[in-house]
Amino acid sequence: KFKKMLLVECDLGGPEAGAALGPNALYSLLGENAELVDVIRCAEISDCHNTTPQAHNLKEINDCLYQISQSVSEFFKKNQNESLGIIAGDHSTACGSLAGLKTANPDARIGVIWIDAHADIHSPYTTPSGNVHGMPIAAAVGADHKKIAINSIDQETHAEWEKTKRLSQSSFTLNDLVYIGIRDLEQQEQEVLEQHNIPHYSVSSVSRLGGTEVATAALKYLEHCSSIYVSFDIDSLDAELVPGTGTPVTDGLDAFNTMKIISTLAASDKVKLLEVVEINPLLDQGNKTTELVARILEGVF
Ligand code: DIR
Ligand code: MN
Ligand code: MN
Ligand code: MN
Repeated sequence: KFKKMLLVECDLGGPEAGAALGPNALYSLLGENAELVDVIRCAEISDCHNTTPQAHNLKEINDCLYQISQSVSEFFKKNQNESLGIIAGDHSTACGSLAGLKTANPDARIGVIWIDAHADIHSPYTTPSGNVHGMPIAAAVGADHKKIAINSIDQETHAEWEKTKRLSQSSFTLNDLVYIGIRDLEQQEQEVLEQHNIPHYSVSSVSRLGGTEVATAALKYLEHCSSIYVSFDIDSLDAELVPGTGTPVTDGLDAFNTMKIISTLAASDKVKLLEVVEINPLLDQGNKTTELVARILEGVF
């Protein structure tokens, strides 16, 4: 179904370099099944001056988000009824992808299924790390969480974050978000999730119910949405399975149920965008992580 693909080579949002090499590594294992529509290359860490301490490299990430949004919206304007696969580096790119989907179809009500060990809902005001890959959902919904702030923000970070939110288009709302697999959250994130009552399928519920059931339930929860975006952060998988990722977390999803989740979601007509992120070949044991992810995605791309 996902016969067309966009690569986004970015690692500015994670804790270290290397995730920018993930898209090419995975794409080369997927074979000739998927046609490349575009390759977006972000700035390199060594060229950034990190002028935004509560959101590292946000200036350069914004440049990248703009390009992603343009590329994705152009795709959907040209190919109304098609779906697009994205392989990106670190997860900061996701709000750009969502913005592109929204721009191409401003009246769409977009639902989001976020498969991840992390909730990625920090803002520069609540982040403990300053890593922007922990912030794409807050950017996409335009949230600051100032009431639960742990950081004060300098002027440049503030200006760039405002730009990130503007670029991100308020593409969806927290009423239309479902998490699968999250298990490594900060207190601030926990509070936001509780406050908005965001549903979550834990790793143990996936083992108990099975991947197909969980994916079906997530789609049902988003029934009222007209299009759905799926974000697959590979650190949702158990740390033992994916050494080649920046922030591995134990007690994660198994490969079989993850394959069932992804293939069930991909089969839905509403799922317009499927984004795969956070493969870091520099951290991998051989090619173990990329090969596993390629196997999980077999039949989808
Ligand atoms: C942590 C880790 N919540 C942070 N986030 C990651 O730095 O904001 N997101 N690894 O993918
Ligand atoms: Mn993530
Ligand atoms: Mn993650
Ligand atoms: Mn991440």
